[in-house]
Amino acid sequence: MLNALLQEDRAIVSEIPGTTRDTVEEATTIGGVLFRFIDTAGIRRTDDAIEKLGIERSYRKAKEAAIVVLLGDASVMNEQAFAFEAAMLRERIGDGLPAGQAGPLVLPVLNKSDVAPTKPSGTLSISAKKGEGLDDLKQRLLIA
Ligand SMILES: Nc1nc2c(ncn2[C@@H]2O[C@H](COP(=O)(O)OP(=O)(O)OP(=O)(O)O)[C@@H](O)[C@H]2O)c(=O)[nH]1
Ligand SMILES: [Mg+2]
Repeated sequence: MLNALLQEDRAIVSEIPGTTRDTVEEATTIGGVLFRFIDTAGIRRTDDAIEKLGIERSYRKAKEAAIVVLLGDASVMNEQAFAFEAAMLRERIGDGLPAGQAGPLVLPVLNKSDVAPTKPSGTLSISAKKGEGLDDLKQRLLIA
């Protein structure tokens, strides 16, 4: 998604889960507004010590962010289960904030619409590969 938004081959993409460990930061302008995107390690269970450090960084950066785009894989993920994951993430990164203070906006986005069996009904849907849905995503980021 980062690469698609930047229209640049910036972050390493591979079929091997756990590819991103260090964060990859890049700024770009959307509709005249400057956004600083930070791509982080995907959140999953792993025994790899270095990947675990990357995932800790994901949570740290998420807590500091204005908007957290939670990317899911629509080819394997059910929309309701994904909404639940987004709620869990909201709870986790909002944990420990002073009462009344809202955490970052967590925006669930289902990727790989090009190979998804069904179209999500209430979740933003993109294909980073084909460039589909990116305009809707940009609009959503702008009003956030
Ligand atoms: N069909 C399809 N494949 C995609 C799309 N976006 C990414 N992929 C593929 O999904 C795999 C994982 O992509 P990455 O961008 O490395 O995924 P990631 O979420 O950054 O994964 P980690 O860095 O390992 O956490 C690669 O094989 C990509 O080519 C998409 O929109 N459609
Ligand atoms: Mg990655």
